[in-house]
Amino acid sequence: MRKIAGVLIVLAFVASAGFADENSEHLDHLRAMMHAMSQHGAVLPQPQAIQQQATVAIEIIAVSFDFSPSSFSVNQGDVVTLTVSVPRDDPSTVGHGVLMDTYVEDGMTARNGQSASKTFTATTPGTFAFVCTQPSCGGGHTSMIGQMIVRAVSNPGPTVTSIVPNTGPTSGGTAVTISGSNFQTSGTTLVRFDTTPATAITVVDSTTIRAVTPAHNEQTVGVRVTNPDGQTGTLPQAFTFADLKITSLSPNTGSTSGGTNVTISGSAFQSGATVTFGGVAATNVNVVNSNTIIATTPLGPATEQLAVDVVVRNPDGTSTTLSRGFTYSVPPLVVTSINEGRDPESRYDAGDRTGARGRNSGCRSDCGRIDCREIGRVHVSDRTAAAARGEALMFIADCCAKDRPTLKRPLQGGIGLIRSTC
Ligand SMILES: [Cu+2]
Repeated sequence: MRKIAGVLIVLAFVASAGFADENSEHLDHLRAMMHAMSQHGAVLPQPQAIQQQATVAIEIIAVSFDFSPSSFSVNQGDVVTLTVSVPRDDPSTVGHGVLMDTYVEDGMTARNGQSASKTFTATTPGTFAFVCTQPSCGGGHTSMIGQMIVRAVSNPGPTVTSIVPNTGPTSGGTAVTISGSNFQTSGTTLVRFDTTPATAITVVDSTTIRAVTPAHNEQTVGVRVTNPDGQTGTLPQAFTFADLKITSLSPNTGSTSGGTNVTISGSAFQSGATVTFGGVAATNVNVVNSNTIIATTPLGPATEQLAVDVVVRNPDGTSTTLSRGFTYSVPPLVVTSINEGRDPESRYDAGDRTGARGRNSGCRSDCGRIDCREIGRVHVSDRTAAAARGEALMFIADCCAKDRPTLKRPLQGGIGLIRSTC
């Protein structure tokens, strides 16, 4: 009140300076006076998209020579509709009005029996003086002043709780969703990875921000959100810049019949990644983390000792290949039957039970060179079918009737490796 009383003197001085009517020069003086009477920090611009905290309607009755109320309070962020009304029977012949520092700088005037209003958002906290716009409203005009108090609302700062995905290439360009709290939807929000600004920042709501990662060298960095009011929230070690690659497989060899559980080590693996061995999808793919995938090899090609490319493909479409990263080994051989009949047709059959139809017309002449590998090559289709059953077929070349095939390893449960020694 001391302040208002002090300014009353100034107002009386200005009024006595001889302003006869409302004009722009007069309004300039009123603005300067009201500014001098007000107390607030830097003026925050009216938000383009108003984040409405509350809607407040304030009606001021202006009579000769008083405002009622002459002082009122709103909260920062309130959307205020300020109305000034002049009773029909008021003695003023020019009505009254309100010019308020910062919020109603152009003033608004109501004639008798009328009202005028303006809506604004109470963005800037502080005390804002207002005055009647009509110095010719009468001899008591100088007492027509008041104040609006905008109570500062302390906005809680933002917090960042998660980012999905949490890894991306060093070239940037990864679209991420940042979750947290107290994100502000109006104004300019900044997102930084380490110290590098993200792009395409969209504050979806107070808990969700979408952004695109910048380029950054290989490193795990914090993600920082800066609200328009300058408050920040950081999730340390939140995002890993790493380029997708496979460094090793363990084991890196396994049965052609598939079913080998392989641990794939590397970087930038994303949840939902897929894995192929030689172009065939692995099964039981489990992305343990961005550096580890566990997967089960699929059925391999019939060709023995074949190294195949291993490919990891992330959901974002990026992929990496470890060339010849896995070698399908000779599967354990299953001897399903040995037919030593005299009939040449049946003599060369093996694995009847699994449908093998092995033939080796060149056996007799080539028997000295026949070994498992060659036999395996002869039986590509049958071996593939058998491998699907977890078996392998052996074509026994007993071309030298006197020299029976020799078991190089003892048969154990029917499994063994047979080589013709003829
Ligand atoms: Cu007045």
